[in-house]
Amino acid sequence: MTKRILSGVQPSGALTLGNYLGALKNWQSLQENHDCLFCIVNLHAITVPVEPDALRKQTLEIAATYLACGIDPVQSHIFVQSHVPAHAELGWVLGCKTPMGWLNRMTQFKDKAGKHKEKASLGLYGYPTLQAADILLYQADGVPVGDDQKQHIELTRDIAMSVNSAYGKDLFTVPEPMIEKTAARIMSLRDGTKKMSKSDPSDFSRLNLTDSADEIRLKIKKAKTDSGPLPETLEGLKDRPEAKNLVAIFASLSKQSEEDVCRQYAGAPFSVFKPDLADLAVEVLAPTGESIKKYLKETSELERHLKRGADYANEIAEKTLKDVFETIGFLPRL
Ligand code: AQP
Repeated sequence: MTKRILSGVQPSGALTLGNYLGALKNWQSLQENHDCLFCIVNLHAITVPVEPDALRKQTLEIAATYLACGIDPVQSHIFVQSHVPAHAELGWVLGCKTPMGWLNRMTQFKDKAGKHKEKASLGLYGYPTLQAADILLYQADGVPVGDDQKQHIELTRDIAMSVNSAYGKDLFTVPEPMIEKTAARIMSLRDGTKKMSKSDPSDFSRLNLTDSADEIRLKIKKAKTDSGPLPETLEGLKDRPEAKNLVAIFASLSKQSEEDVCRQYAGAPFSVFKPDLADLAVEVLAPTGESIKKYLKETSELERHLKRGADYANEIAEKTLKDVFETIGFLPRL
């Protein structure tokens, strides 16, 4: 039987190189032999403050980005999370089945809430249970994500197993995380210990898929490094987070191993490595940026794909939700 895959991105800004290398780059090849659902998770995007106009614009931008990154909207299904009401409904049920102790361990909440935990929304705290609903609704076998989401997928597995066991029934497929080894976590260009994020206040911390060639070159030129040359082996990148990150980006963009990149640039200063990295990034990202602009000019076409995707998603999601409601004791809808 064809395995099903579910993944998504928040419309919280233009997608970054981190989102691309950690997640989207892999989606394109997976769609060849999987039943793929790719969601634009706008319910998750409102867990932090966002302007309504920006949210609308970013939602369409993500849809255009999916297509520009090679997602075939006929072979795969792209849809907006709020167009499938079952996400919020199952999200509530799973929130009631998840102990707070499990949620308290989630590092993303700690990172995002920072020092102002009391001001963070309940939605941000419950984000992982909604994410579990996103996945479990579709009985997904696999979830292709970056390394930063590994903890949330493990929680999803724990929730699925505990609900299945509580009701003595395989209500949910227990999904597997699918995390690429190279570039599983791309770090900020300003701080090699911090993840590259679309919501980072500094635009110089990231490469956006919509950046122009000039912007890409400037950001790589200004990327933080140390004063040493590139080492011969990976061992030499230990305790050099910024250098390690740039090597990982080069490796992933050029489809080589990090070892090969070190061998190629052994002893070279960053003044030699950075321009080559910039050329490579422009070669890969600039056409994607152009393609996003082109798709954004055809809004009705994008909406047509989103409607088709939502129709398909609703059909599967409603079936799971009905089964869950019956099992937990809700009366059938009259
Ligand atoms: N830096 C990263 N390296 C590798 N993969 C990454 N992903 C995100 N950042 C990196 C992967 O991208 C997918 C979509 O992520 P998301 O939008 O749902 O949320 P996120 O993980 O919180 O990503 P951001 O960019 O950091 O968004 P904001 O700033 O809004 O929180 C996921 O598969 C993720 O693993």
